Amino acid sequence: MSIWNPEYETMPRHRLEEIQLQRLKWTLNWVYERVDWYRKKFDSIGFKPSHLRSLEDVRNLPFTTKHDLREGYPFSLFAVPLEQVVRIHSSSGTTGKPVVVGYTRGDLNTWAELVARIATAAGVQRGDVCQISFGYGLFTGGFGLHYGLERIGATVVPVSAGQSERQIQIMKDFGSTVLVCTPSYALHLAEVAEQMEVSKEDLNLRVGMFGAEPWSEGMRKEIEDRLGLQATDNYGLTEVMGPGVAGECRERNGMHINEDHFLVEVIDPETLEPVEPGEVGELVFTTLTKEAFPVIRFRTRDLTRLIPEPCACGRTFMRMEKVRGRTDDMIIVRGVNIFPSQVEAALVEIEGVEPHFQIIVDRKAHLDELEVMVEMNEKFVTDSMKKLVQFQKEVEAKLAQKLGIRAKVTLVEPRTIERTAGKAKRVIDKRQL
Ligand code: DLL
Repeated sequence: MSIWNPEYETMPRHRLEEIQLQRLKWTLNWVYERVDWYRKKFDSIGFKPSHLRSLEDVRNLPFTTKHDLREGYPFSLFAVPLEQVVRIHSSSGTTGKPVVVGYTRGDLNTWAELVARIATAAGVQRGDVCQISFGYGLFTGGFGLHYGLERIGATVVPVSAGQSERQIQIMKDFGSTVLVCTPSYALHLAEVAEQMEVSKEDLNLRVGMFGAEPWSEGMRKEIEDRLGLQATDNYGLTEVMGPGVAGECRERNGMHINEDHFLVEVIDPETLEPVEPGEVGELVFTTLTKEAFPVIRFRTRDLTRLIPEPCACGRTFMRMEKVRGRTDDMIIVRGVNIFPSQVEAALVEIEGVEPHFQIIVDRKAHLDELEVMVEMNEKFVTDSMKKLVQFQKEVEAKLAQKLGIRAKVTLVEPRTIERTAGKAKRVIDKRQL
């Protein structure tokens, strides 16, 4: 099985740690000199980059959260002037302000390299026809995979997401061998193909590179059976880079983290202390080479464990297991990250509804559906069907504007949504992954 960059990907661990330490020192100096926010944070605990002696010393540094990054909206956490930023992406669906991230030309070069690694690990090669059905835009999925696959020399078909029948037509006519999208969209495409009476034998698919949302081994098997390909998982996040942070090799037993570019820690989300090796906890990343948007100890909120044992593929980078949950209430619907607080923020701005709501996520025909049950205000309850429908449409429009995706709104009578003394149960996730 081929390895894109054997020099780094199979490097002995002690050598890797030397490189990590050297790059960590560089990064700390870089942010200390260039980003006010980091300098103030370091100063507040009396930390100077020169204090760092070992990789473990990173634990003396403060964490960075999504909230912190949002506060920097749009560019104040950039470590280079805008004229050196050649690309901007942004995280989807956050309350109010999104996290905006920038890339220098060097960052884009690294990004393509890291995606080339995970694509090679998944089994993609020059000569493959790669249909990218991730959205192109501020979301990192489309462009991120695009340049990495081009780097390999594969043939890239940048279809972007949506228009499923057209996707199948292209897949068939172009003989796509690699499908790149979210796992739920892959399953949906399988179903559309069946409706169009296109069988997996009519298609030429070989490899699937799926990511950006949680999925199970059961789902993997179903996608493989229905599309006739080998499905691989890959992980990443906007704040750290986008796709290319980690990806599965053909062993398909955990995703290798590109550790020469990202320092990974796993912490107990309550005590914030490191967990024992191999235990489940929250992933925390520090970038080691990023120029425009470095992050120090970024708390991902993603829960998983690292697999300390060496992998049969020969790569020495640590593997992470599939993400098994989050420590916050973020849900991912059709690839868009949504927080219940965004729904609340939209509802409080609408006269006539109460901020009592429940979000129901379901999966029909393998596509996520979002429904928001909203309580009406007593004074607005009316017997006029026409008024109700119009009102419902208004609420839907407002929510779509805030969330970035469409949700079906169901208006319910005052005081019908269950009240609890403790945490409100805002989300009912009926998806069986
Ligand atoms: O989803 C980047 C990406 C694009 C990764 C394409 C892979 C492929 P965000 O939109 O910022 O970035 O969302 C990041 O999505 O913190 C996880 O909760 C979740 N996530 C990403 N990949 C996986 C995965 C992109 N393979 C958030 N399994 C992360 C489970 C994933 N969850």
